[in-house]
Amino acid sequence: PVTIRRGDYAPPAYLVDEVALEFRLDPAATLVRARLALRRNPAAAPDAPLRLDGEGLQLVEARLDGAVLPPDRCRIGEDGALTLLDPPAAGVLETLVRIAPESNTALSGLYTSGGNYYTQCEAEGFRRITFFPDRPDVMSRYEVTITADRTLCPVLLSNGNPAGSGLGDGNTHWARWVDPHPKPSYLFALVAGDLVNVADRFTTRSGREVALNIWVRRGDEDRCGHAMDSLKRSMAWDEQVFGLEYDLDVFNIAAVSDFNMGAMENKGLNVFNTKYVLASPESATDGDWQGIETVVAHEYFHNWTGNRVTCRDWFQLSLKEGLTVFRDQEFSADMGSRAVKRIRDVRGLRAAQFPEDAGPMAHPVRPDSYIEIDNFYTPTVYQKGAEVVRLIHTRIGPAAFRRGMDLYIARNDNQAVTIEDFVAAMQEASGIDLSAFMGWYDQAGTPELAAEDRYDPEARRYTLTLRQSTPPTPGQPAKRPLPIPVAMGLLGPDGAALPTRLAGENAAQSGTRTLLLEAAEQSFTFEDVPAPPVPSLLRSFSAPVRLQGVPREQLRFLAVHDSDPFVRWESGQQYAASVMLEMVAAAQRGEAPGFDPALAEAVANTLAAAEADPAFAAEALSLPGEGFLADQMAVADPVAIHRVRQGLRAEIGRRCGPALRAAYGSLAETGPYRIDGRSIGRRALRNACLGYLVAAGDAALAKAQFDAATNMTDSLAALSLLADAATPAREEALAAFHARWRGDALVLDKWFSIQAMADRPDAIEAMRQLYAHPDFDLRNPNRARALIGAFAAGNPAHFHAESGEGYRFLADAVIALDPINGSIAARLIGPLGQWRRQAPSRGALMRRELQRVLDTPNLSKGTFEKASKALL
Ligand code: HT7
Ligand code: ZN
Repeated sequence: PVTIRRGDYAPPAYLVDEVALEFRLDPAATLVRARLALRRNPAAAPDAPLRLDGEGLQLVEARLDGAVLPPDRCRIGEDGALTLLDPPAAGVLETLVRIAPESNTALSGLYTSGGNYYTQCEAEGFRRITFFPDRPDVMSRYEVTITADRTLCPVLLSNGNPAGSGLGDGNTHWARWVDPHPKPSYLFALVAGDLVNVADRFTTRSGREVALNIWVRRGDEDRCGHAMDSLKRSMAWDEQVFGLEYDLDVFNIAAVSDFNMGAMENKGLNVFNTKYVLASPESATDGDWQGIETVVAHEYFHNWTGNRVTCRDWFQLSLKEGLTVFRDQEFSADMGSRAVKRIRDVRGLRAAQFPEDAGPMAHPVRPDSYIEIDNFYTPTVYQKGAEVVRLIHTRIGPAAFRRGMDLYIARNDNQAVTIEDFVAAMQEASGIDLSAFMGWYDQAGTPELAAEDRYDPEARRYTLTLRQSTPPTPGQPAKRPLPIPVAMGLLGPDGAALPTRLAGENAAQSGTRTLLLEAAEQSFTFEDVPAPPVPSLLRSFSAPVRLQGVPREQLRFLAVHDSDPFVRWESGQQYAASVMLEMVAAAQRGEAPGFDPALAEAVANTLAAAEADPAFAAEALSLPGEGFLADQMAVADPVAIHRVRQGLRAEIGRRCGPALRAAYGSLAETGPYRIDGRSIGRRALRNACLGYLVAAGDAALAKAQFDAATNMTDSLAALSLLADAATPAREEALAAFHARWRGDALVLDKWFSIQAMADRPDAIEAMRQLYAHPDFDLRNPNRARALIGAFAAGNPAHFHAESGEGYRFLADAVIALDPINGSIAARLIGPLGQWRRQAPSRGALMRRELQRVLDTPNLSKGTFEKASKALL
């Protein structure tokens, strides 16, 4: 496989101004006629060849300016690309190709799902539809005509605005779509089939009437309300916050149950995984509800950050993804509780991105090279990318950031640009030198931050010294210091906030202030400090770093007193983590882990204050996750961590039983199901209480909740606790759930996931049985993720079973899946790459399975890249 390098970028040899596509849809033999108005790119070398990407296309004919091209003028290479020999400076190239969407199990290009047609072109799927310079810096205007059977495909959709329809030969009909905005090929979309729509309207602030449609399979119409509502709120928010208005007459969303990712932002025709569209109280959890809001917003926001202004090449992916994640995070924060949103986002970053940054696939937010670009749709590009945008936002402030966005869009509209263009706009709008921030884009690894302080009572002076360092990552052995904004405050001995005045400042400031750490080590001197203060650092998690070494006593103090809710939550988590890691060490020595009564005290205090903000209380009540704990150990011990965490939950459940039971009772829902923030928070808190009570032995409470539940959140919370319990209630509940939901694919995914994550002695055997279950389908990415992904990432104690059977199960599944869908196989193999974090005995077993995958003939290049880099 070929490695693509960022430094090798060269402009495209030819540009395509206009594209006319004609589809004649057939599951086994779809015909695609493409007419491309090509011209030599003045910015490219004058003798650069005319090469059009293609993959698996059967060429029927090719014409140049109307004349058939003889075989000696065009050649299809081994990689499937079409090269035109002796190309003209400009001309119209027409190709006719045949493809078989029903055989497309990779779900990239044009494929069928449930008899309907869908496309997925990002990153390089358009070349599986027609010959084209399939790279984001070739932007064209598209006219698309679709012809298909009227009965089988009454609905024919593409990008842009509708531009005519009519009857064709036989039982066919056709529809034409014109997209007035130039776009790269990865944003092309076609959807056709027997679909129904939920319709609504939105009037933009300048008065454009936009028709909104969500297209789903018959029977799913009544589960689209939340997605539609989220869309309208996103459209209004982007106008209010960024002044960005929608720019077409229609906005279509089509939902499909076979989809490789969450959703896709194709211009005017978003394609969504059904998981992020369909929701009813009975079938979707609160988490699903929030996921829909986030993903709908994210895809909508891409209309400006990604579509109108796109990426020059795939190394710039975070230009659109990091920025758009930042925008969707801000949207959700504005819709609900900003503090709880930030806590959840940081939890997500630590669970997925921190380990990636410390593992074999560690890469900068802007990678230097790749073999398969699909492997780089990562937490680093998305979540860390969003954190880097947030760093810039923090550094220059919201007003300058908004001016920077205006400048970025105005200057780069309808162009394919780079991360430098984004940073330059922010720099110009703010007047602040941001050049050092480029380091965040180009240096991999999570910086470690440590603080040391000194108080001089005579001078009433407090000195805070901050130090940073970043561990080496593959290909980047030496790291340089990065600019780290540290939002902070000082607390007096009574917990009250102290005003802060840095040496050289005239007046003290109250509230949070931001220090900028630019060097490896820097000291900040505060004057007029009346008593030794407690520093509160990294408020709102102002930088994606690991803050280390905060003394336990300070953590306890901050967890109670700090004004910043993130630091309060974080200090509680770090305190619990440090206690739990000690317990793990004791367990490893064969000693009974002791119990720190402060943990039970914290639970009692949280419950006592929970009424004010139940969602925050639920976050505060959750113990640090197993992955978070493993990430802090030099050598992870997933089995010991799991046992300690479960034991601690049981002990807290016993010690705090009465308070937990009282809270559980008082939080019971009385009225109808509601999805406002407070109701979601109350359910989360009640289910957190249930978790402790069941851990302490009250499985009957979970069964009672399961039997009585009228919404999926409560039903699933109870079922996931029962799935760990060796009681007949477990089988009864699982069977009842399956019987009730067997016809609903999204809920059945949950049934698989819950069992995949269950802690039971026969976990591997249970996995093998589920894999062989008639409802399991390896071809469906949601189902494959629900079982295989949930096990490998969500059941560390059994995935890392000492027998190595968990690893073998994963490798077997990856080997079976790779020829069907290499992109999903490559994603699923990830957890095996973390072998360096495990003890040598486990590491050897993991490596053996990676090698077995690597030895498989005809491996996809994505799986090859992941397995081979993991073994380096
Ligand atoms: N931009 C979209 C990425 C995406 C994708 C990438 C590779 C293979 C399949 C895919 N489906 C969607 C989604 C987003 O970030 O908005
Ligand atoms: Zn995106």
